[in-house]
Amino acid sequence: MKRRNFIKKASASSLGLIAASSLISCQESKKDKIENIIKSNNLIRPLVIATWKTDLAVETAAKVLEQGGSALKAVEQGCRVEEANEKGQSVGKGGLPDRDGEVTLDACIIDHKGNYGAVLGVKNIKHVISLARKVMEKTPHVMLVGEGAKKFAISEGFKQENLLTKASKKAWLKWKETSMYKPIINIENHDTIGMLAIDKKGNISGACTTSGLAYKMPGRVGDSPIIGGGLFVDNEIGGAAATGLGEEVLKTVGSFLIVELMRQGKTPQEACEEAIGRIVNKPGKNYKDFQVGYIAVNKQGETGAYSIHQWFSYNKYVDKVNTHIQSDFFNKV
Ligand code: SD4
Repeated sequence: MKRRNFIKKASASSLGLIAASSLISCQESKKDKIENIIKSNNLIRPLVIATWKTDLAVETAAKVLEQGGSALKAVEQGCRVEEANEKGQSVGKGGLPDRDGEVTLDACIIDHKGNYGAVLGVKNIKHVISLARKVMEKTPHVMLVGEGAKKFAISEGFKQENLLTKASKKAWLKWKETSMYKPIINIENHDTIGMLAIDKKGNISGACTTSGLAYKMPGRVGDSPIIGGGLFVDNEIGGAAATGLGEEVLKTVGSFLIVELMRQGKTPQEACEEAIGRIVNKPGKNYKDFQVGYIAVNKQGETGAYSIHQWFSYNKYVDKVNTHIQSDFFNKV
């Protein structure tokens, strides 16, 4: 080997060694950090937090955790409650349809190892959160959309059913009289559910499920099933979930942003406030027309919530108590 090549190779391999050893020590210190947090008495667990007034869903998730179940199982079981609740018109059965009268559902789930599964635009399958989990656990993919997702659901034994309830059909027919299409989201209440949980082992998982915007264009997908948009979890740092006008959440990669801000040292509350700030401070400031709300939790079990307008709320289960809480908000004028 020519000397110059030898020197190049030797220095490259020693550089590699240095890089590898510093990576190992960096990984070790990260591991120590997490273990220290988990061992610390300050760690709050189990814990559940979910968007909107979702008492029963949170209670269901909490029961799973109190019995020693995983955060993943808890968020799946919790979200299923809202998917089965026909009165909720933004999730699962009873969700308001698209402009053609079709109910299409979106969902995603993330576990503490950073695995993710999602389904988008699914018709006739109620428990899309469980379908998203199947995508995560049984396929080499992370997302399945439309017909493909439905086909996979059927192959996994999911029941097909009509998701358009009488009440939602009536609301859609009324809407059709004017067919006013403006993707404005009701500011006071929704029930898209984004849920984050910490189990007794200190692991964090998250889930999000929705029927999306009422009377949306067929094929429209919002933030809820998109990793980093409607939901993000990094088990070392914490998690975040979003609700409201998905287009605005996606444009700012809201949930990922919140987790990254917490990584940089912000509290969950500060991180949620900054993520809302990124939306309301955009040129044009059209935020008066729509709502976005975030919830977040960090590894220690501290939580935060913030929205653009008043009336965003969330449920939180901690110390064996499940409470419905009004979120702080930006637009106080
Ligand atoms: C979406 N973020 O599809 C959802 C809608 C929502 O409460 O959260 N509604 O844009």
